Amino acid sequence: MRIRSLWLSVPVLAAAIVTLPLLATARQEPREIGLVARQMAFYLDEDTAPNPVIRLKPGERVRLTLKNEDKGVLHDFTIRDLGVATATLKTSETASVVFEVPRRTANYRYACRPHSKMMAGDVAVE
Ligand SMILES: [Cu+2]
Repeated sequence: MRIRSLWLSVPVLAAAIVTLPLLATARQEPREIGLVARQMAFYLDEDTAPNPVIRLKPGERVRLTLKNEDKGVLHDFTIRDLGVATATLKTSETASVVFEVPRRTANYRYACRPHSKMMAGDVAVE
């Protein structure tokens, strides 16, 4: 019985030996950026400035997560020129979008589509 179960584990071990290096070389986890929509402005998690410049590195992968903390107001987050957009969020909802930053340094605009005049800022790829 013991020997038999040992033999059964051989294919499992072989599969692990083949798979583990593949997992290790899988694409890096995206960098996390947290944004909050509050009182009709965007805020970065660690920052108190409204609608701050969002600084990204060329070619990096980013997971941007938006939380809507405004009562009774819908918000989203978009970078139109990069085709980046979260879902439209109700109060207390959260949504993420993962994207790859272009490799060239450039500036883009971000905005909340329902409030593109008040809730907008710059994305700096540098
Ligand atoms: Cu908004």
